[in-house]
Amino acid sequence: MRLLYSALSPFARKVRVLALEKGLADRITLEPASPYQDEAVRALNPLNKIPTLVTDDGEAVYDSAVICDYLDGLAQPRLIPERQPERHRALTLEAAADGMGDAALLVVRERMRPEGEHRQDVFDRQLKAIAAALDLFERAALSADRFCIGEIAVAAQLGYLDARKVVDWRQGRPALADWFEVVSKRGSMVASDPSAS
Ligand SMILES: N[C@@H](CCC(=O)N[C@@H](CS)C(=O)NCC(=O)O)C(=O)O
Repeated sequence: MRLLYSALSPFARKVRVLALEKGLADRITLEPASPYQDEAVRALNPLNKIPTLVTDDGEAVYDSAVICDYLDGLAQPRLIPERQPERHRALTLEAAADGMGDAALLVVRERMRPEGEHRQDVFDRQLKAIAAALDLFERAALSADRFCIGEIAVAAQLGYLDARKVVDWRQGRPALADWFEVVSKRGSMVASDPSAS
């Protein structure tokens, strides 16, 4: 399999962490892609977004949630619960983390606009979504003993907030900060740390 990715993409990191946790990383060749700079991914994914996975049969799979679902079916342990209510709870946690990542990307892109052209309404709306998602994760009292799809997604997105200095998210969220410190030491998180590449 081939994974079109960038080291900084939190969505690609989620896929990589899941693959590492499942022992599938050796079966995936990582191929750097720059979706904001070129059109190389569009032949595989009409949205020209990463991550995009190409299976051994040459089929393109996206977005990151679908890639994780595909990979989860290839090997044990299952990191996406199969039974309800664990399943919808885990996928909702993943959706909240991914949505926070979408908001963080918009903030980062907005900051790249020339000084004086920043749209305050974009910052206000997206920073509100990021703060509310972080508060949800704080209240969720995440356990470091469990590292399934929801937790993986949260960890990948917190890493992105740090890498891009999006917000000072640890302030007022001690449980989340402690949890992240512990899970950041997992081999899968260390191996996919954007600051290490
Ligand atoms: N919902 C998508 C989001 C992926 C995404 O936004 N990727 C960014 C990089 S982190 C991208 O490729 N952006 C290119 C663009 O928006 O044109 C997923 O979960 O895979």
